[in-house]
Amino acid sequence: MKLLVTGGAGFIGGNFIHYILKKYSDYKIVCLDKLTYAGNLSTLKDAFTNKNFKFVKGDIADRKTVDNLFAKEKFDVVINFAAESHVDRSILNPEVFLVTNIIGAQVLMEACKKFGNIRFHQVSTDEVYGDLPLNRPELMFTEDTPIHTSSPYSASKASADLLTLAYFRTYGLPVTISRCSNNYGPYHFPEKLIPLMITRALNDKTLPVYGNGKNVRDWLYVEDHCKAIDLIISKGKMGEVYNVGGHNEKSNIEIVKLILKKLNKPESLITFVEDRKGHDLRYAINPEKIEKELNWTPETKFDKGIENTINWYLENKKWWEDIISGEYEKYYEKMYKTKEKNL
Ligand code: NAD
Ligand code: TDX
Repeated sequence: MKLLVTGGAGFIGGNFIHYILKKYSDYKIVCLDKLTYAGNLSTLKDAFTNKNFKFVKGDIADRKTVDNLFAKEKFDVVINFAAESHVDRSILNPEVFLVTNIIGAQVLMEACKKFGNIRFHQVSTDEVYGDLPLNRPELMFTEDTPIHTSSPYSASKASADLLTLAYFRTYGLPVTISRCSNNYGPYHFPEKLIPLMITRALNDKTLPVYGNGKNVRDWLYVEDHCKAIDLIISKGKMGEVYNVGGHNEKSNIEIVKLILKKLNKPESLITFVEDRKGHDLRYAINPEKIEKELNWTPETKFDKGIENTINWYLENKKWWEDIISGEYEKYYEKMYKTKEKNL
């Protein structure tokens, strides 16, 4: 089995590569990644020592690069993790989200079609369903919930999902889609809530919480997401969408306070800042379909998962300290100074 994993130098793609290389000694993986600000070769350090792994630097939206790669390697399955993935950045600069997340997915599917009707899996997100109210806990997203996006990021991911289903219906391309809730775990880029708060707390810096901190996310340990994708690739039904979620809803302020408690840091580090524009209130995934049809279940309980994650950041300081210097500092200044000023 030969897999093309795009975006494998990022958070979830990197975890997926480690998971697959460990589980299947006979799988070969080629990782195609543009190495944007979010891509880190150090995330793949262990994979580079495995003879079944190969890395190619390149852009999924560049047809020539993609076609050359498909002509050279005979892929059995393509899993598309590559994306611009941060909602706040999409609010500042939407264009690159359209190029990578929409055109990139289409270029990959076109290559799948051209080089032998190759199996394609699109890694999508619960954000395509929009948000749920905070006062209706019984409501959850199912695969039939209408697409209703809020940010340029989620609109671009929804567009890719629609294109993926169009390639199935129109060309018969064998496709599947997974829509997962918020992931957390090792190698998570420290612009996202959990790793941002852990790394800033460790450096005794202020923790910027948007709005009143009551927005809710459904958190899933990244390895459980990797397991779900592995199952969908081997047993999923073509043309189908699978929701993946952790049955683990938490408000942002709960998460931030828990991190401070675990690190033995004071709550006075919390700073409430201006809210995110168009901020989704609540995400909640109903994962019944994948649980029933593919026998998937979220295995890592949140208490254990957050403990593992915090320990990983404590033990892998070099990984994140390298990231939070230079360009990242400029990003942080730009993103958060105006939020603090506009209060
Ligand atoms: P990430 O930002 O950590 O990593 C993205 C990777 O894609 C990086 O390595 C980057 O270099 C690469 N990339 C970006 N543009 C590229 C391009 N044009 N060509 C090739 N490579 C490119 O993202 P992540 O959090 O690992 O998310 C992976 C996927 O999972 C994304 O599609 C995202 O939408 C989806 N998702 C993420 C979450 C989450 O909680 N992080 C939840 C649900 C779904
Ligand atoms: O500094 C912050 N302060 C804050 O209060 C940041 C970065 C976030 N937040 C809030 C906003 C959200 O309510 O925390 C929550 C989580 O924010 P993010 O980590 O940016 O994630 P989210 O916007 O929920 O999107 C994530 O989950 C779905 C991923 O980044 C997406 O790629 C995925 O599709």
